[in-house]
Parts: sequence; structure tokens; C-alpha cells
Amino acid sequence: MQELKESSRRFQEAVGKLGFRIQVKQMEKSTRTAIQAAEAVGCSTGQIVKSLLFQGKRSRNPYLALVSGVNRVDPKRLEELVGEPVAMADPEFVRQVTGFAIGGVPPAGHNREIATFIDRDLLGHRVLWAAAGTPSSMFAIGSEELVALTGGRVAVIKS
Ligand code: 5CA
Repeated sequence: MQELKESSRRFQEAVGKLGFRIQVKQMEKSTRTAIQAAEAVGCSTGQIVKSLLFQGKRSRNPYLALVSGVNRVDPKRLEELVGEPVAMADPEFVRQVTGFAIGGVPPAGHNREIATFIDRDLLGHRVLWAAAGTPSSMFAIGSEELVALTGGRVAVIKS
């Protein structure tokens, strides 16, 4: 087994502190996109959890959308849930708030707590795979466990 990179170890430790034991898989190939990730781990693209950071235009607060690899977020739905206009977070804000760079942002274990919304379609899969801190590492998690780990609100957020 390949050694984990610093960001993956940091992620694993952070979720460990939350009381969750997850096993990070360091992949040989890139898992930067949902399609690549699904290919690398051998699951369907729908089972991939994309972790997309948004930012409130008024509050500047971060909002995290966890979305199935086959779906896109409808910002209007997110806006209804958070009560303000939102924009995609820029890469610097993503790194600052989550502690991870785009392409490897995990769904939990961030620098600070982030209000989180979970695409309801993810609950249609027993096992999900999400980024583990780098663009070449993933971990498996049950859908109910993802809800517990992130404290996210399950909602219709896809377009
Ligand atoms: N490791 C994969 C599969 S889990 C992964 O992290 N996919 S992801 O979808 O969660 O993260 C990539 C997403 O980051 C892209 O879909 C896109 O929404 C966003 N993104 C990419 N480039 C930028 C950018 N320059 N600014 C803001 N967001 C970006």
C-alpha cells in the first residue's frame, strides 16, 4: 500500500477526532474529477461525492454542497436554503476554509465548521466514495454515515 500524503493524513486524523474511523485509499491514478475517481475506485459516477464550496454574497459565510458525481448544484436551490445569494468559492477561500485544495476537498475534517447540504440522490446509494484531502486519494463511506459525519442537511440541491 502506498504511503499517505500529508493532506490525507491530516484529513484522516481530523475525522478520527470526530469519532469516525475511515480508511483512506491512495490511488495510483488521478481522482481529480468525479469520472476519474469512479474509474479509479471502480464504482459508478453517481456514488462519487463531490464537495463543492459556495460563499454567501452578503454574509461571506461558506456553504458546502455534497453532490452526487452525476449531478450539478442548482445555486437557486442552495440560495433558498441559506437565505442569501451565493457564488462558487474561489480557490483561495476553499483552501482557507477547508484546509484543502480544489480537487481534493473532503466532505468533513475542515479548518472550521461549515454549514453543509447533502444532495438527496446520494442517499440512493449504500456506499459512497469521497475525496480524502488530495486529488489522488479517496475513502468509502456509507450514505447514512456521511450524513452523521458531516451533520449535513439532506435536501434537493441539484439542477
Ligand atoms: N476528487 C474529485 C472527486 S471526489 C473532486 O474533488 N471533485 S469535486 O467536484 O468535488 O471538486 C472539483 C470541483 O471544484 C469542480 O467540480 C468545480 O466545481 C470546482 N472548481 C474547479 N476549479 C475551480 C475554480 N478555479 N474555482 C472554484 N471552483 C473550482
